[in-house]
Amino acid sequence: MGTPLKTSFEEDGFVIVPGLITAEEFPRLERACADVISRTRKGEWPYRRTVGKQFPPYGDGDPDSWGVQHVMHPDLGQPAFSEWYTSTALINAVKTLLGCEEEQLQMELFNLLINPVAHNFALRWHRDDIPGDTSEEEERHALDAWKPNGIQWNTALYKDSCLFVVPGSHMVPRSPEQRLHSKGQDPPTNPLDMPGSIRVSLQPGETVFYNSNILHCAAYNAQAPRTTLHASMGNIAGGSVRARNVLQHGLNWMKEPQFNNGLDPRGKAMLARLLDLYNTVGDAGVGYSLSG
Ligand SMILES: O=C(O)CCC(=O)C(=O)O
Ligand SMILES: [Fe+2]
Repeated sequence: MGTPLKTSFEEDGFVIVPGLITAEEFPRLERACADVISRTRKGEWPYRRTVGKQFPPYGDGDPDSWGVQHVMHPDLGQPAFSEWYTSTALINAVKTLLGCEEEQLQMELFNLLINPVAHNFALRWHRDDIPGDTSEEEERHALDAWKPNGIQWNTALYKDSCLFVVPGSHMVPRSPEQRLHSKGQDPPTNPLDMPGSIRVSLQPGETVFYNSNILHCAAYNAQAPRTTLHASMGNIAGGSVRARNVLQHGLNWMKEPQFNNGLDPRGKAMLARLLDLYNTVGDAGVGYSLSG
């Protein structure tokens, strides 16, 4: 894998890569997903994304869920997730796209995106890190200030056509019409009404890596099974601010020895980089690092 992939990721804000799950890993991940999805749907796993809520806190209302959070959590007892997260094919793809060395990679989040079973649900058009009501000037400033210190991805175990993106939108403020389609709280009736939008369709085993600033939305159909691995990884160049953003929402379990003990040497090193950065600033950093 070389430069064309990175160029396309940088220019379009997303890129599709096949083949990051080996033939041995696939059935193990399938079994691990089936187990944690079933526990979540039965209401036995509290860390989940609930229908009706786009962003955290997700609350514990209706157990119908569109996501399972923290799949590497030791309480789920499914090592297949951390083993795949630290697998060579995946690490090599991330290194290529971030343009960094393995010694710079830090462990971040690993969740699952699943179909709700009782309700269709949709996310409105958004950028993950810039609110929809941001002024054009602030939006331009935030987009210009963004540094490629992290990457997120969706890897589909089964065919997945839930995600929509506007290619190239991670670098430019929204046009007045795009702004109209991404302002309110309501999901779109038809995502393709957004100017410039396309649907991202993944075949089993394909991964879409995307920039968190790309304009995107998603539509979930209760009748179409979805089991999609959803994770992020960072470059330590993102410093303690990025590390703290990862760890600020109920991720204390990542700091416990039990989690570290279950990781392979590569995983332990990636976790140590995250925790070292998190701890670097100490209390002195809290005032500014969490303000953004
Ligand atoms: O369901 C998806 O593919 C996208 C999810 C998403 O946009 C988000 O979690 O912010
Ligand atoms: Fe998003």
